[in-house]
Amino acid sequence: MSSGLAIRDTAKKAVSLISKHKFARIYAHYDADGIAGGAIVAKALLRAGKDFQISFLKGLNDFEPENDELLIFVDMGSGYSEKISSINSDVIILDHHKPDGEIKPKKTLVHVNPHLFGIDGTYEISASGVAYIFARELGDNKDLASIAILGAIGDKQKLVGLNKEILIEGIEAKCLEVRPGISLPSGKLSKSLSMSLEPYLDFYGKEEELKEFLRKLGIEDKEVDDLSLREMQRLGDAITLRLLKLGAYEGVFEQIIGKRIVVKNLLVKNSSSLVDIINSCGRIGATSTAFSILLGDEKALREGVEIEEKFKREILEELLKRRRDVKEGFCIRYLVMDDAPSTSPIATVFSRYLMPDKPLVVLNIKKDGEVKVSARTTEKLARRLDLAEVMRLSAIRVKGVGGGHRVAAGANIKRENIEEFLKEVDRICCAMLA
Ligand SMILES: [Mn+2]
Repeated sequence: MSSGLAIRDTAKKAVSLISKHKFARIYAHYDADGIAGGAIVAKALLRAGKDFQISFLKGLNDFEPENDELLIFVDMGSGYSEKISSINSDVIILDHHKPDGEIKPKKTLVHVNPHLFGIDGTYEISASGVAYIFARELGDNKDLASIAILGAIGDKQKLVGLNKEILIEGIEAKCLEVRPGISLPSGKLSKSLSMSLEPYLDFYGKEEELKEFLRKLGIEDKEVDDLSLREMQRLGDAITLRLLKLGAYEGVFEQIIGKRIVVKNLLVKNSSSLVDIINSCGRIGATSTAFSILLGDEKALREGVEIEEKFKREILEELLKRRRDVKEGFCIRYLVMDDAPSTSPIATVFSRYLMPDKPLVVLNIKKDGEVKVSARTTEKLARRLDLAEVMRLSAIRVKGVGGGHRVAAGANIKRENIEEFLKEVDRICCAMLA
């Protein structure tokens, strides 16, 4: 790798800290990036002859650390400086979330995060990419590049900067391939188009519209992965038109149209499908299924495919139902839901495909009165606005916690504070966008 020397040096320090331990406890975030990063660290440790235990967490708010061991945090940790400072063990953080303050470690800390080295952690490297950089320093692990790229796709990143370097290493190691085409999940064309969340094409529940689309397209309803290059091009043009009509954010086009990424050494070769499966498993709490799939477990894959189908249907139903519940603030839109299956995919689809002109804040009131907040915006708006800061500051105001990335952030607050929280979010967004 040519760039990112400083981050690689820090990864080397993480490797020398590992050498002092026989066992590590890994805590990884429960989304595709976190699970991919966790799988990379686990595989690299296995190959290095280290024992480990891995758990997947939604965050560190209720985290009670175990002492006297080595703890490795993946896709988490940077935004919890106080929590990490309270840990009485050696700690490695492999993360790309914005650091929320200085960590004052009790023992040895190695903090590997692109933000600390002036590298863009929102688009140019994800936690699984950071985990990959660490794994490369630990041993001959170039074949894990495909898993690293899955995490980047899961976090809607771009394949530029360090991501691009990882992609190239993966191509050289023959575990990755970039083919011309469109990034769509596997399956019959009609099903793929109506079930896809990335891109979201708004065909779900609209059979007639979909039929008409396919008729005009003049391509028979065959497997997406078997389409010829010419068919892919025609489909690409039609999808572009469809997205323009929906009012989708222009940044999605370059991510969807033109290429598809094949992860050659994993159980599912279509990267778009595999990311969906991993994400769906993570969201419903089947994290060990997702993890096992990345480790090559066929039985886990069969479970994962079923989970994905069910989860996506739920989300697609929610998207249809909730569209009219989205409310207008001054500078934001918001949606309050009661115990919905998941907020983040809903927030992502609305903010990227259906209403990209304002930041969107989705609140999900859990049965215990806790509210999980997901805020999303486009890269274009994020040039002027930092949702990680918006969430952090607004949450503090109501004694909650918040943080994340410029384009995708979250918070946890209490039900009784929703109104005050939203007011604060709207106020700060207006101030940043002014
Ligand atoms: Mn991530």
